[in-house]
Amino acid sequence: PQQKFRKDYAPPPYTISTVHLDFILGEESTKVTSRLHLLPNYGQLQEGSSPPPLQLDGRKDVKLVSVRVAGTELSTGQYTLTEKQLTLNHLPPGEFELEVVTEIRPQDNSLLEGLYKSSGNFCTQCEAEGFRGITFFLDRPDVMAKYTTRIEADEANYPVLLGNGNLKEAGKLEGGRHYALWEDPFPKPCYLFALVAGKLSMKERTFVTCSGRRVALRIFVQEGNLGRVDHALDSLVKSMKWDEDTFGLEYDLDLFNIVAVDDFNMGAMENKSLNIFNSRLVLASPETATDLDYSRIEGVVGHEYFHNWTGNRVTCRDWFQLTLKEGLTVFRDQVVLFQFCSSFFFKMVNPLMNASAWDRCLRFFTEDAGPMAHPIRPESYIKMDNFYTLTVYEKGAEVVRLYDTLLGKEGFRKGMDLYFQRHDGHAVTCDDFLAAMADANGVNLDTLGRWYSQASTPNLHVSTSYDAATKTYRLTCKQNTPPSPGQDAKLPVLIPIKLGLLGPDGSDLPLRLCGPDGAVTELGTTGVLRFEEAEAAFTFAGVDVEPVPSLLRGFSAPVKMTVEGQTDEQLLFLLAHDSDPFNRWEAGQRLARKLLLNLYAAAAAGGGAHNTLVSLSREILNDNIYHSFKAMAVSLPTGNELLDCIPGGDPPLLHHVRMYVVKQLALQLRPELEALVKANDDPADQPYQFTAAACARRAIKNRSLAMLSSLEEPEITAMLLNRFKAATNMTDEIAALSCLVELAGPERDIALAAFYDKFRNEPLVLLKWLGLQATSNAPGNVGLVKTLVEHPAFNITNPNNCYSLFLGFGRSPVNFHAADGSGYAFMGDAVLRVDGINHQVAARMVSAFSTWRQYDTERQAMMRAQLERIVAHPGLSENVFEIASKSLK
Ligand code: B3K
Ligand code: ZN
Repeated sequence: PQQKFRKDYAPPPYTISTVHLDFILGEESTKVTSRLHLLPNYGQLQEGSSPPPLQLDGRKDVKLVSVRVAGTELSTGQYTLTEKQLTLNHLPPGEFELEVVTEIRPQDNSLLEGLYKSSGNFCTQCEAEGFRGITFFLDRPDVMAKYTTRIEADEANYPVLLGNGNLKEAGKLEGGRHYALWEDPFPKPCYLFALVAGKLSMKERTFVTCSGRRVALRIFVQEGNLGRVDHALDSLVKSMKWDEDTFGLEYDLDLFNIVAVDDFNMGAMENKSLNIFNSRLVLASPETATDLDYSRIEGVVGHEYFHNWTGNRVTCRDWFQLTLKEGLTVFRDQVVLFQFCSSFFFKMVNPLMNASAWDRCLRFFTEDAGPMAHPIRPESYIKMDNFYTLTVYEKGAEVVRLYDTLLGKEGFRKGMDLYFQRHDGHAVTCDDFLAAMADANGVNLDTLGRWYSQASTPNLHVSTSYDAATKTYRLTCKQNTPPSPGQDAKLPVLIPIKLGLLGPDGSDLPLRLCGPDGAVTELGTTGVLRFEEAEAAFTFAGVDVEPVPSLLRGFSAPVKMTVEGQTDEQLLFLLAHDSDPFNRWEAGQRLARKLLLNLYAAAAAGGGAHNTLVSLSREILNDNIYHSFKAMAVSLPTGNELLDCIPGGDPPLLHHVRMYVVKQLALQLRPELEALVKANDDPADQPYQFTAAACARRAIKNRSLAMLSSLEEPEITAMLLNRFKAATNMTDEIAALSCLVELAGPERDIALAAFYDKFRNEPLVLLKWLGLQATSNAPGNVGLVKTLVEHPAFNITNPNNCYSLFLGFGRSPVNFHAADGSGYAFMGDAVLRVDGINHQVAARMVSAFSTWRQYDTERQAMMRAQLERIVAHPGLSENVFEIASKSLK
């Protein structure tokens, strides 16, 4: 397979001003007529030379019916057709019309890229390179054109016909057919094209924009689901208002549609005015969705809406620039989701999130240290779909947050304004974004730019010294970025270090930073240091006693920090007093990490839990702080996070050590935990509410239950089963069930069977049922998971099903990593089977093997063997090949 390189970017020889698409949707085949107006982009032609060839992207399942250039049909000798390309050689100079007719079979398209069918309805997914699965085209984001789309279909089966932009015309045709004509006034790249045709119900709301325009907001779902769309509609209204208030960005059309489909490779897609969503990110009711589901819906609805400006109005020049729209849009959705506060911390202690949010961020650390490590702006790829990664999205968002931290809210806004002023309607690069931020603020951001080109996570090392005679406190900072595949030498990057200094009573001291000329700058009590060399020192004056430093407040840069000589006493002090909630929590995590790593090293499952951790946790539980924070603070570091620190680690052993500590905590804290459970049940007469306070109560209650369940006492297990049966909302129901699933005994089977019976006709809820069983650490679970694959509830052609079952299984430290290799073999088989259906899904599954170098030698050998078997498999997709072969390198 061929690699594409960022350095090879060249503008296309032709651009397209208008695209007219005509779809005749049929059961047997679908006919697509594409009429393009092409403009030369090759400059002046030399005397006697002819225009360059036009290479259009295609796919082997797209059947070419005819090609017409300037009205004349080409004979087969006049073009070259391969599996991936249609090349036209003899083209007229200047502008011309091109008509391409193709035939496709959406009903057979199991890749779910291009035009396909889901639950009987037609829908599309074109990002990144799916449009070529519809017609031969210049399938690249820097070709922006105005589109009209005519859709024709059987009216009884497909009463709803949707396209991008505004509906221009609709009507009946002979033979029970009908049509609709859509026109999108905004130029766009083809990856934002969308079409939907099917039987759908719709709920509508009106939004009045800041300039007084009325926008119809419509959500389309399958019949019977209309009662579950209010939360998504509320979230959309909230996001539209927020973008106006925060960035002055108003919606630009009179219609905004969201369609929910069951079969979707990703979460959702920001097609211009016709967003298509995975139904699990639209539909919510208290009985079927958890607090976390509600919060994800809010986040993703916002995310896709925000793309209208950051992604659609200003798009990417080429796919290497993906983080330009994704990092920025994730940053934007995080800001709105967390009460207009861009602090990374709120991502975790916000009651709407749980430790999995933090885990996600830690996994970009893992990705950044592994064989698939790539800069947020990658240098090369085989399949672009493999680069919709945690690095591009999450680390990319952290890099956008660096601007925000350095420039402040107003400076960031100035940069955004200039970015839109310069680039609205264009396809641009990450460098353009950086330039807008720098120019709008008159600052040099060159060292920030290095974050775009360097992979792997920088290490920040800080040492401190206090001079009582001069009352000065000095921080010496060093940084280094470890090598990554293909990138040995790294340059220092710009690291904003947000910090405070705590006095003896735990309060923040005023920060007086000494400049090189001896001048002192007052930074208030939380300041930001600009650290951009390999090494630098910062001195603070007027410090009466040696302070305790609180560094990297709010996780002000995505780095791994070590503080030389930091003692447990200092961490305890920070945990007790730090005014920065992130660092307060992080101090506790550092202590817990140390303890767990020590325990693991000794593999000492005997003895008592670390007394400090017990008393600390007790203080946290009794403290008068947010329940959401408590729930987070008493959660131990995740297995993945710890494994990153254990070369040659044994995942099941680590799991048992971690569970041992949970159990010791639960033993000692039992009264506190039981009191929290009692105090935080939802009042019986109150309906479910998705509010911060209610979510926080459920979070601490369910966290306490989970800890108690580790005691494996019959009385507690019976209580869990009762709670499971009595639950009035999915958050509590799943919380109880997930405890029971980890326990051996009849309660586990009773609960699982009851849950299945109750929700057998609710595919979205059954995803949870599949996921919990697949992820379970119950010993010998590989066998059970194998039977789940054959269960009628499991549908291997549906991506959500595969993600719940296979990716869920890949997260189980005990069963995926079973010592006999049965978990690896199961996963290897599954990857190959799914790859025959859907390449993108299989590629995500094979990533479960990418971390193989982290484990003990036996496991390394077994995981490696699976990767080798997969790479050697005949007919393997490019998607899976890329991940598997790079993992082996
Ligand atoms: N832009 C889409 C992702 C499409 C992925 C294609 N493989 C969703 C999002 O990030 O908003
Ligand atoms: Zn996005």
